[in-house]
Amino acid sequence: MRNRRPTAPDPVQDSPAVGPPENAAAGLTAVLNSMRLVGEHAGVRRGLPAMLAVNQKEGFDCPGCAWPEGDRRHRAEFCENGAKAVAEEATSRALTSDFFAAHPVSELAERSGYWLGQQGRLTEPLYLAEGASHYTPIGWDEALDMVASELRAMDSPDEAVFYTSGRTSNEAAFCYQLFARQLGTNNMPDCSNMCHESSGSALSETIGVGKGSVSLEDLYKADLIIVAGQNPGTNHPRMLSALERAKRAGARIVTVNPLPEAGMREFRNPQEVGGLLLGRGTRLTDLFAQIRLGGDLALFSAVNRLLLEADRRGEEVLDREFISACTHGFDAFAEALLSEPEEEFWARVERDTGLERSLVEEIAALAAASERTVVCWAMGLTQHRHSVPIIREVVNFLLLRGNIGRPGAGVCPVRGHSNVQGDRTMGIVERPAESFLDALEAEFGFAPPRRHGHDTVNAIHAMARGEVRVFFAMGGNFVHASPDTGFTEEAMRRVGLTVHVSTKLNRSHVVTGTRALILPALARSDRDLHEGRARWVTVEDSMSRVHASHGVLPPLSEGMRSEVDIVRDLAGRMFGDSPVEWSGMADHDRIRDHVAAVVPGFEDFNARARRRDGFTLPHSPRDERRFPTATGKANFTVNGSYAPEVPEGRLLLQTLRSHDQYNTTVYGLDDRYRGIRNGRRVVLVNPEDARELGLADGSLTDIVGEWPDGRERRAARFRVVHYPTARGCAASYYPETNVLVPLDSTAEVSNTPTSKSVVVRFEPASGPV
Ligand SMILES: Nc1nc2c(c(=O)[nH]1)N[C@H]1C(S)=C(S)[C@@H](COP(=O)(O)OP(=O)(O)OC[C@H]3O[C@@H](n4cnc5c(=O)[nH]c(N)nc54)[C@H](O)[C@@H]3O)O[C@H]1N2
Ligand SMILES: Nc1nc2c(c(=O)[nH]1)N[C@H]1C(S)=C(S)[C@@H](COP(=O)(O)OP(=O)(O)OC[C@H]3O[C@@H](n4cnc5c(=O)[nH]c(N)nc54)[C@H](O)[C@@H]3O)O[C@H]1N2
Ligand SMILES: [Mo]
Repeated sequence: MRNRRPTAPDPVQDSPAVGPPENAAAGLTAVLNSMRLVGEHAGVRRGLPAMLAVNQKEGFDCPGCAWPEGDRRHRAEFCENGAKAVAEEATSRALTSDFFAAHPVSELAERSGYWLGQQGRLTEPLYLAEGASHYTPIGWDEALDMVASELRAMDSPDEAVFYTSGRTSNEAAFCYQLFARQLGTNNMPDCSNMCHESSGSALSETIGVGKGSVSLEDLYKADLIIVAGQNPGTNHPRMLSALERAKRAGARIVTVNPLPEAGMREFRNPQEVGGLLLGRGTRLTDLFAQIRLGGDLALFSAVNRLLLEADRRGEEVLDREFISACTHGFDAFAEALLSEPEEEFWARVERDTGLERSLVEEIAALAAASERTVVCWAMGLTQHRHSVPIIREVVNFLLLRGNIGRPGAGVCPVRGHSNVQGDRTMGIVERPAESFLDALEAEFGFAPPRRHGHDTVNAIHAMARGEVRVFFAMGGNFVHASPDTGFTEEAMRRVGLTVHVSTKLNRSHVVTGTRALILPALARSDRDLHEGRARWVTVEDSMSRVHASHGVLPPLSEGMRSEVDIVRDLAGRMFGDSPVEWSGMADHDRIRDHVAAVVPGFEDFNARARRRDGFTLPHSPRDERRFPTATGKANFTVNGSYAPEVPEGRLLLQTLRSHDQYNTTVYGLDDRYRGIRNGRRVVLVNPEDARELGLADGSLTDIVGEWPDGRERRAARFRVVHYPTARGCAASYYPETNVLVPLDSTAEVSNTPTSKSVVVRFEPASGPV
């Protein structure tokens, strides 16, 4: 065994090779890559049926991203990265007890996440006893009895924490939150806390609904689409076809990003012969604003100020009718934004954004000329200290011209996990609305807890204080996805019993509490038979459409259970059938009837979920320009100015995804569009900055986090890549760099870790990783 470092194992022998970044996304290479991966992992017998069923009406929802399916579905409605997600899940490799007998946990803890994931699907429940060196098989009854007795032995239900990742179906999520609340806790952190929480916080306050307000049709009708802080070519590849269609219908696209991402430059549509074989592409971006990390508040406020100034000059750029009928706080907003002297204002904007004033003016001119504007965003806007103000300022921008609640216009936070939005709708949230709890109480006849629970960051603090006796995870990879790897892993080791409902092996299975259980779950693509009948589930996409998902593949083993059955069985053991009739929930229609009674918008759920295209949830700002906020109107907000401070000799680091990963699941070691192959320990630095800091291209460096708590955070031995990112900024992959993200550096209001703005310095590479 090599390099015994407890917190940052990386036995993958990275040797990154770097070439020029690509200029276009998708095309033939993407299709060939998908076919190769599916063949390698799943083989023809599983791979082909899986690929034919993904995103089809009688098939399953792609376990990749949350981008919606269009109405005109292609026979092969998938993308390269969707194919990777399916291949990873539909793999024919199975992990059996021999594997765990051969590999002690101490050895698995030295392996990379990539290696762990490549070993295959988990097929039977496993137990790691106190002090034991190996996981050993355990029966389902024994495993669930163990969880139940540990939960019963707690002094308070708040000694348990129930984490959720975002692939869990609506049906499973509803049961899971019901179970936690029947137990008596709202300790339900989820991956959203690290993801789009800032969007939810900002949108709830300003428009009254924490979800996006556009449909695909709106994108097709837009005059102007701004894509800020998002890399759809890798993370939402099917969004590129939607942008292409919008573009063909006349839309202009503005891209705001510190990196020139290939997907936003040109798209070669793999569903069209020209794009596939002739390499003919559509240029997507009309105007590229290469912004500094965290500069979006300054950018949007500058555009807003330009619009306000144009209005003062008598140009008709504001939607006065909408502003007076539907909004609140306009005067205070306008006054605050116009109060700063011109020169100071622009000096600050240019400093914070790194953009020239003339470029900002061009964006404002496009906005003023557009009758229908959509703003799309993802993690580039949500993972900063001032993310909530940034997104509130985006809302101000849209409100000025009445761009919410009419065709072709609106807010479009593009979600991550394929059902992360649905999980929230089902009540996976640590701060539930009173109305939701009232509805639960009325439906089930017990009093749900009203105290708010822990989100992800607070759950880690509670673990570190030794307050968590049981940590239960419905999917995900908590220790590797969370910030501050060193601290978080120590915290996890203080938990009594850790329980993971999972499909694949990951780091959270090897950094555990005193005792640990792994419970193998059926995945989206797996057929779920109950008493001879196939059960199906539902999911909600990023545009609030709910539809059915039918698993099609025979499970690799009979030892796996559906997430619904795992919760149902555990709940039955703890509470029997009263007052919640858990045994009845084996029938998913029964669960959906409960959802219909509890969650607004799900009336007649069973019938509507059976429609071919499912149904769209109501969204009052989108549907009727009704804004259920504290003021009853859409709120303009005053957001001031803020940009991360970066001392001399330091850079601001963002931690992001390569083209070959799904969050902590690493599919391969390439990041094709960025020209990086065979390695992940790379740090992208602007060549000018690199020169000033003495970082030669190809040299090895340690990245050291700076945060005023005296603890050292070091990511060792990264290869420097000179790359055309914005000045003062650097980029490196998550989760390898999560060790650098301080747990206490979080966004105001949403408490989301600031994974896109970490102040770092560089030191000569230390010993082995
Ligand atoms: N294949 C694949 N698909 C995925 C995922 C995956 O890992 N792999 N993950 C899923 C999940 S959970 C999510 S949340 C989404 C994530 O989707 P993205 O948000 O696209 O993911 P990131 O790789 O974090 O990319 C962030 C982008 O924002 C830019 N950016 C960073 N900081 C700033 C900033 O301050 N301002 C601006 N304007 N831009 C900035 C970065 O340069 C980068 O292009 O994707 C989902 N889909
Ligand atoms: N530094 C940094 N940190 C980040 C981010 C970042 O950009 N930078 N992004 C954040 C974001 S946006 C997110 S969403 C989180 C992601 O956090 P998580 O959702 O916790 O992490 P994933 O890597 O998506 O989880 C992968 C694991 O989920 C399990 N799994 C997969 N499918 C299923 C299923 O169908 N059922 C069950 N039960 N288990 C399944 C597998 O065991 C797999 O190993 O990470 C966050 N962390
Ligand atoms: Mo996410």
